[in-house]
Amino acid sequence: MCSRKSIESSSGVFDFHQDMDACLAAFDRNCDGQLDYPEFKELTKALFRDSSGNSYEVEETISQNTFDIFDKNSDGQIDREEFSFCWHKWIKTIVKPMSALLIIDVQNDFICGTLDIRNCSAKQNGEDVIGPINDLLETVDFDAVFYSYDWHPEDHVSFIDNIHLRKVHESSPIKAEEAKVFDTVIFDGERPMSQRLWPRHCVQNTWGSELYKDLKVVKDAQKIYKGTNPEIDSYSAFWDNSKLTDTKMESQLKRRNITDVYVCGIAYDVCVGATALDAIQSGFRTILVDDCCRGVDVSDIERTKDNVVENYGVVVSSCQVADMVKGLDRRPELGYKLALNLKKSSTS
Ligand code: VGL
Ligand code: ZN
Repeated sequence: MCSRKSIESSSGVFDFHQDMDACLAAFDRNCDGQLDYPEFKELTKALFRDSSGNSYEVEETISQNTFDIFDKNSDGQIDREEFSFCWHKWIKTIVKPMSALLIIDVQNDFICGTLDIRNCSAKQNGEDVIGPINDLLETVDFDAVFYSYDWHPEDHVSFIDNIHLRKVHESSPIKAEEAKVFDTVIFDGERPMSQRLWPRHCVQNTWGSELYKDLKVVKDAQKIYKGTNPEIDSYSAFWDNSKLTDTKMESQLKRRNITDVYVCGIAYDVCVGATALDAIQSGFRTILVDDCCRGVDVSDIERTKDNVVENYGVVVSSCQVADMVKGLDRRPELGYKLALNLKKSSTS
């Protein structure tokens, strides 16, 4: 049964498009029908590599934790049944992910309208995302593409000129009379609610809320509208800021069997970041496409990236996306995140 075909002899490259038993046999050096830890490590070396075939470094504790997740009976071996789970739920997704591009709030008001981010502290230009996002749409074969719209009613809680429509809570460090744009106040209500104040922007069915004219809109795209409740802001394209109502993004992604979510758009440190973190929370392998994002504040942008990386998401440049979508560039962080998700869902 055991082919004894060492992976070195095939120049370190195992073709994961073969079947499960071929994979098990290829890494089962001692031919006992199961994988011990050193054998599993060889498998992960072949699995996690870039499109040139170079293996990514994987920390020892991460390798060990991953092995332990698949060695369900903790006998130090991944037997054939355990390997079957590992193959179908983990390796297959890593080798053949289902990928969606989420294009967040690429709307007139953020690029050249009332909340033009060129006027914010980072002094970035939202128009700079158009070229790289259009390139992605033209060159990468995503399984789904979503466009989100910040889509506010006239009386929205985030508009500074609406501040007198609601009561500011006594605990608010900034009082209604002194509040300026970009300040954060606490509004009164059933539960006091922190709210950053923005210029009036992205009002439903106005020019400001239209997608920027040069952004390519692919056919079969899904559109997600958020921030429609006058009382609750919604930075993430998954949930409002109080996590009371979801936009149906998660169910639409899951219906399409999406495993990997690429997030880009405006503003990096506000709606893009919130969307990426919710994507991670919802169990998607999450990738921020750095050069396809522009934001409000430089240190908030750095914090956003750090936060994604700390949660086993990755930050990449748009030129790396095509190979990742094709399953040729396979990141260990995303693999580890998937293993952790599998562990969570099998113990809950
Ligand atoms: C956004 C501020 C207010 C965004 C939306 O799309 O990032 N920023 N509303
Ligand atoms: Zn908004």
